[in-house]
Amino acid sequence: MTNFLGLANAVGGTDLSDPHSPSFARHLNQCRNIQSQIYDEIRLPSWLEDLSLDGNLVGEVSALLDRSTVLLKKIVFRIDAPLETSQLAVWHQDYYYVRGNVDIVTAWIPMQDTSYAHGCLQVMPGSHQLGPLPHDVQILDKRHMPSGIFDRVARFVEMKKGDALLFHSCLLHSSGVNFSEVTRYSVQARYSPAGQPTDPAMGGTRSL
Ligand SMILES: O=C(O)CCC(=O)C(=O)O
Repeated sequence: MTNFLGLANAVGGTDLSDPHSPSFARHLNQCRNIQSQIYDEIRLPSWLEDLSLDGNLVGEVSALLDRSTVLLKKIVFRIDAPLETSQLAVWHQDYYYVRGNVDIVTAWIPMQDTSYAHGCLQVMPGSHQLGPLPHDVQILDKRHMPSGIFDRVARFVEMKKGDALLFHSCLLHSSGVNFSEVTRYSVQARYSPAGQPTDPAMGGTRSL
């Protein structure tokens, strides 16, 4: 978060000190152009890769996949300001966007405690067993989701800073709206069994 704060202050010409404060969230909401500039630049330093290569995390992912594993180089850092819905990820399977192979695992990593009020992730347990689904409904302009999924049980996954949620590329999940006064920051790192196809849009792979 130190990297992020430095970048936000440099881009916005501010001297703010706490990226988790309501005043910082209001600043981000008022200056949307700062968010888009940060999105581009935050990917450049290696901290996202360093975080994704954390020994405990890699150990858990490798145990889950139970074979040699690689990291997809495109690692996403999300900035979800209070009540902002422009980047809301409606119910989807990552496979629809990430492609490559279905065994890819996503690690969803919050940068702060993330409760229902902060818009914690929602999941439909067991839905990965459905395999890839057509995302045949278009809502919120350009977002896609599968039809016929809403008779399933959905769970809200409240998390603590330091947790990571690992899930299969076919697990149905959704963003929650951030109803709190502070920004919700999160990282999404993705891992694939080595030797399996991955989509070039995910930036290639690196070994663990
Ligand atoms: O962080 C979020 O709100 C949703 C992220 C997500 O669904 C994803 O990365 O696939």
